[in-house]
Amino acid sequence: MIFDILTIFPSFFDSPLKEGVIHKAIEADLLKIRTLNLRDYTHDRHRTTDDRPYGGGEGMVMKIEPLFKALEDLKKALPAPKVILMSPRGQVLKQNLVEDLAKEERLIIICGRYEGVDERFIEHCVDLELSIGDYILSGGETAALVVIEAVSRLIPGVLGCPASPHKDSFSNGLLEYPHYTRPADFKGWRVPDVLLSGDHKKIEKWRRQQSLKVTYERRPDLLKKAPLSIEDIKYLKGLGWKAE
Ligand code: 9D3
Repeated sequence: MIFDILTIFPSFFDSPLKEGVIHKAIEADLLKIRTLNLRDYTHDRHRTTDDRPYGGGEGMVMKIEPLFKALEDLKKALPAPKVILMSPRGQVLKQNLVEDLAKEERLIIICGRYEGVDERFIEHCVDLELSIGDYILSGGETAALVVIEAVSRLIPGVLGCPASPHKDSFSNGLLEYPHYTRPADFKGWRVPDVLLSGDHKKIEKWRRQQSLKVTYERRPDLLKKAPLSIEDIKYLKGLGWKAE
């Protein structure tokens, strides 16, 4: 899979892409990530990428010409890329969308800065506007890293063991049960007895119930979509859950 990142801060990506799973995937040629400096597609002396908004008002707007030139350049190579603009107005990224993006061969990710991007560029050149959530960042760079990390780990071979993405939280629609490791007693803070019992049936039931409980307490919205057994529903009703 190939990612091209268009940004006015290309060095922002240097260190994060040299660590962990992404670094290994790049080394193994499963992943290729290029960063392109938007300023390299300007032609004026000041390498201008922004300008004042028509109609007046606060802030600056990203100019269309450098963005368009950069895309024109990138689109000469095959396969045809999907063009993503990171933007607070975008569709909010969710795991099902991450799964769809992981099927693409090539993604171009454009990192917005300033107040926004000239709408004509979005209308004619962008396939997908993406937000990573309802909070305000200073630009699209950190958001682009989130997309790259989430998508990369779904590329076959990137995570050592192909079974592990599906054991993740969200694949069963619930939050995870709590985890513990040695020592069994730390300053009197004890690991739940059931986990030391060796009774695997009992442990499995306890973990399922812990998952249901933490999901009910923190993300009751997830329970509407999660596949639940009759036993799960009985347990949740005991906690006070009311389905619809
Ligand atoms: C006052 C209006 N603001 C919109 C909510 C302006 C504005 C805020 C932040 C314009 C650009 C930005 C920069 N943010 C991003 O480029 C961005 C972003 C974000 O702020 N939150 C979540 N996801 C994303 S993806 C790109």
